[in-house]
Amino acid sequence: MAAATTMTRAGRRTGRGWLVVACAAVASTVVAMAPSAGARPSHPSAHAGPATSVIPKPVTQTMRHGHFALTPHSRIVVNAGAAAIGADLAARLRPATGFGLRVASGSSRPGDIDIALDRRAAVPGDQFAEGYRLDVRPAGVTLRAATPHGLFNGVQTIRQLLPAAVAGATRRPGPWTMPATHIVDFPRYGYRGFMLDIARHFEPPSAVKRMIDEAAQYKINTFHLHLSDDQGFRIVINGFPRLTSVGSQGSVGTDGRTMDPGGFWTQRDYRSVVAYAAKRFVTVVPEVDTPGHNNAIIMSEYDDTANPLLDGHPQDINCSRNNPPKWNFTGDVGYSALCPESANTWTILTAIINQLSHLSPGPYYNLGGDEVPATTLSQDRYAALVSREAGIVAAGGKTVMGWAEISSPGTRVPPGSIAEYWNPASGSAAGTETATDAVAKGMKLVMAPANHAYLDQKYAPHVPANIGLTWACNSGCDVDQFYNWDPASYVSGIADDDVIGVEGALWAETIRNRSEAEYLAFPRLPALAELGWSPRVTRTADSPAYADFLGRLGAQGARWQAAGTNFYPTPEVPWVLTAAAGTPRTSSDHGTSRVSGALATVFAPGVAVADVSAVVHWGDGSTSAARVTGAGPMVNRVNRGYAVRAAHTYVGRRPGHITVTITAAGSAPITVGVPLR
Ligand code: TNX
Repeated sequence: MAAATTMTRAGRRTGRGWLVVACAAVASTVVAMAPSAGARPSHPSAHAGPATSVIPKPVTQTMRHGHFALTPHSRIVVNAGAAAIGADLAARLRPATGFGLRVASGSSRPGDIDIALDRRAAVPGDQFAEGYRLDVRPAGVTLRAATPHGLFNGVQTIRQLLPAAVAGATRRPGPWTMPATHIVDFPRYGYRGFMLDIARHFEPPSAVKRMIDEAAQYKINTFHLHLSDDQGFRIVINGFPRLTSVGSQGSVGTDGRTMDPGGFWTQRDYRSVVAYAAKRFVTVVPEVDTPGHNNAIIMSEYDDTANPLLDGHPQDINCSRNNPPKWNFTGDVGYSALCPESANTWTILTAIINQLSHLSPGPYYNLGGDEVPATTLSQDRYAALVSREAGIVAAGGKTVMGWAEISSPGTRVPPGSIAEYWNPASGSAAGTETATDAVAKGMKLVMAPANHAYLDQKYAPHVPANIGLTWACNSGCDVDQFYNWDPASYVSGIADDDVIGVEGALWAETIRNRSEAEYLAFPRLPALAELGWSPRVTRTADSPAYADFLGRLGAQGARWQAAGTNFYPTPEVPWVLTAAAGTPRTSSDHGTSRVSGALATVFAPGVAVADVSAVVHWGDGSTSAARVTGAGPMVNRVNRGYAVRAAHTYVGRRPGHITVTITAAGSAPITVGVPLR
């Protein structure tokens, strides 16, 4: 590791110490493997390496002999408590398999997936009631859990045990097999979070839902929604129409980037996201950042003199460096603040807190609290504001959550409040006191140190191009950096039970669309998901745990390609070359028969189409080269699955199936069988 360098976020230092961040200049330890170098044959009976690629790694997993195969006759058999989960699984598996997968009650038959809520299935040691027991045998699959959330988690494991192509919308012949295995599983932490900033760059509910779905597959159970910042306020608050009519109309870069004009959600939109997340056992945590990061609120309400809820002089909310306030659509921080002495501040904040609390069934309300330099608001006034706001949050029935600065001197927050630690400082370095002070105040911690958990940071000095910040990762933060740390021992003096979990934070100053957001989130978010779920082990660049994780991560690329999820095909990961059979056309005419069209799809993350080739063994003694076509990789966009096409005419009877051998740069060849109808 290179010598530690000290960097500052946005190049400023303040009394509260948030900008003084020691950043270890961690070289992304590039594991000596070319992209796809660790690729394994796609057929489960012929593999070397990890038998299954489940992320997060289950607590216990035993491999058994043989496979289970889903067939057109398979049913999802459920008891009363599992009906919704079973229906959801069936809906997930129908598009790619084309099977009916009837959801039925009663007793299961061979070939079925049997899912039951069963109090007796509770897993010892499962403090958070999220555990499950999964049995995959050649004769059938049995999933049991004591809670619906446990069943949901087990279903995510089932999905990952099936071939990658099951994640796609294209109907394929399969075979849809799962290796026989026994899993007993439950999480290490109860809070496994993903944060998205829709303030710096707006995304509509549809895109956010999709990202929640992508995260939930890795058993992420908390979605922290950063709804407001200097550049935009993103949700309707009744009584304060200017918060959206004025406050939502920009984004970072709006001045020069007319492509990103901002936007907002209605409360109905928000409810629909909450409901969508709840179906995936994901709790939404709303955040309206205060007292800093507040220019959008101040710009909206400063001139709201006719609002009957305010006193006619709302200018007194403004404690920013600029008076009157002015828009700033750069990524600047630290210049804006709400005044704690203004009654109007409290009228506005109370409305926001109460309405968002009412709309959010989860236990938390996040009041922000980060990055207010003492030169903008003194520590006393910062503490006064946070303390009073914490009281309003608590009176509304929510647990207070905020960035770790809310533990700073003078604040009073209810014990059990949550501080999210984001400083990259570790050990007992300057800056870590926000974590130790929080614990001293009876708070719990969510760990999101920027150099291990900030999904907006670049992977490598110039990767991705054009997007991603570097302040916490001046030599890049690739998968190794996200995986190789321990939330419980990151800051000295913190115990494991002071920590309730981890979170990956996707700030959006540089992001323009969902594709770019996904490129930054994957494959790093699954690393954090595993830290949050799987048992504590030694995780370092040369640890067995990391090598094992990379192998499992390598298998996810094909799933993301099949699903159309963008990701960065980092060279740190041995991406697994995978092929899925297609459904070529067949026709017969006067004793000859012809096969043509798409024989298979190849998933080769990061490999250019020119570096993939395929040979077809037609089953009549002849072979021929196939055409491999498809898009990418492109800038900040992973390649798609490649289509393998060829045509052949048989004289006489054609065989029941053909085989295609695929070769990609850096991988051993793989073979896929393609049935002919
Ligand atoms: C710090 S960490 C911020 C955000 C920025 C982010 C960029 C924290 C609580 N505040 O306002 O978007 O860095 O990486």
